[in-house]
Amino acid sequence: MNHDERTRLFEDCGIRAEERSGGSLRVRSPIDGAELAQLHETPPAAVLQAIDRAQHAFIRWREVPAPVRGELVRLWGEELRQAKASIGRVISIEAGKIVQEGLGEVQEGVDICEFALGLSRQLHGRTIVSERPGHRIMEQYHPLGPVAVITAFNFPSAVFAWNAAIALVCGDPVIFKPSEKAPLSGLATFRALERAIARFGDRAPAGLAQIVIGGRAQAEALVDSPLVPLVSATGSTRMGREVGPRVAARFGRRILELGGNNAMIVTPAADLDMAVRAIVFSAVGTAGQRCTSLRRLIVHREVREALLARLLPAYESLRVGDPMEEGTLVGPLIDAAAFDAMQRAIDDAKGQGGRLLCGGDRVHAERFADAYYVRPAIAEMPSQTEVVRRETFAPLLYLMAYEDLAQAIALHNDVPQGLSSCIFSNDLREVERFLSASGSDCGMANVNIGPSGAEIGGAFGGEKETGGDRESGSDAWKQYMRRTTNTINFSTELPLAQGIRFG
Ligand code: UN1
Repeated sequence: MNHDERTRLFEDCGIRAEERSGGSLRVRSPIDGAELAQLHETPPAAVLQAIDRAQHAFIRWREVPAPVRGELVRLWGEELRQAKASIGRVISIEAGKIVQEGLGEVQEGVDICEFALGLSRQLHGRTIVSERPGHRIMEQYHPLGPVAVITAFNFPSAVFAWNAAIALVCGDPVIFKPSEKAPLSGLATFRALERAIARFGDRAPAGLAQIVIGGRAQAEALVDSPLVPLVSATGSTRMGREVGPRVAARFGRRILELGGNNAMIVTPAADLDMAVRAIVFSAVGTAGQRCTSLRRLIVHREVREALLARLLPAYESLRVGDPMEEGTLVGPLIDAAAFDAMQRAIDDAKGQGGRLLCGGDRVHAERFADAYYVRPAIAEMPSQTEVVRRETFAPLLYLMAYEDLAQAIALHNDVPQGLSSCIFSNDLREVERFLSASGSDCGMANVNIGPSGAEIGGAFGGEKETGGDRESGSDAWKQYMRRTTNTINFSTELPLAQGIRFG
């Protein structure tokens, strides 16, 4: 895409020329290193004003019936559907995703809007029997207040949609801070929401959805404000280690989606062809830059050779290059720092007794001097050494062999992160053991399917250093609301609970 085509695309997505120039936040494309925009950062004082506006919006929005709020996300879903191709392309240009993955990400936004629309009629509490005669107990879920959504570069559109669609039907205004590495995709997604709000009319209060542009200072203003009862933050474990305690110190709620170190166990009862396809998609898709990317392959000794005989040729045939070109499966890393981190991890792996089986080298450096393309790498490790236990956000897969399933599961769980996991096996006993209480310790555990590419209908998130929270589908909406327990006495007596007689 040349400069003019990019300009037209941004205009199509509602990102205006004046907001793309003259600011201090320089946005670059990982495809060729070209500068895409100079965005204006929101001054921290303006972030506080945005929070204030959101508080005012909350007072009105919480009174709008939930199914009416659902109508707004229905319109947002329509806008996203209509703009799918354009927003998908912005994601490709800015985050380096191949076209299919850029489109898939926008589809996640459409899907969560439809989910949230249905949810808007199902924000149910329970009715609970009382121990006292003539009494009834019930629960209600009420709107919580402004929700801050802080996202990462690798899912610059969908993660905002997961949070905002649910927050909005739950009665909460949203303030979005996209990653400073991919704010244009965030803006494009946000503009679709603004168009939906315009169509929804004056039932939407001013300040219902706001975006702030910037980095640490803007995030800190959101994290520290007592007027923001929920902070949903996606990013590194290092970031979460700071955000978590700061939100807790003011008794706020948080949803943290942090690092993953996702593994696949391949047993002798696996369908190896299927396993290979799943490995390739989940280890090299998005150039290994998903929090759900496959990073560790734990293979039974008996099938190690047969698996490698299929996997290595599959890796060899991968087309690495411009993500906008048809046939490309692996786009660029986000920046030089990501490339350096991958090289460091490969060196560390070698230093820790590992052997590089393929990949790891930079390609297309002559065509794109300021962009970082690498061949996906596999390193065979003698054991789960330090480098294997840390998350490197790149297409670097560690291979380890095991003898018996108990050992494989122990190895699987012996990392600080706990996001996603999977087993390839057609043996019922192996599968059920992996899914049991003493199996995978992750928030997501899959069978005969890779660890990445989760559907929006399930709760998404992980344990341990991944943060322990859930977002997206299932009952994750409950975190965006406050629960009240109501005890109603319709008798003429005033019996006390626990059989207490008083006076
Ligand atoms: C992320 O990488 O932050 O399950 C989110 C997946 C996607 C979402 C990933 N649906 O891979």
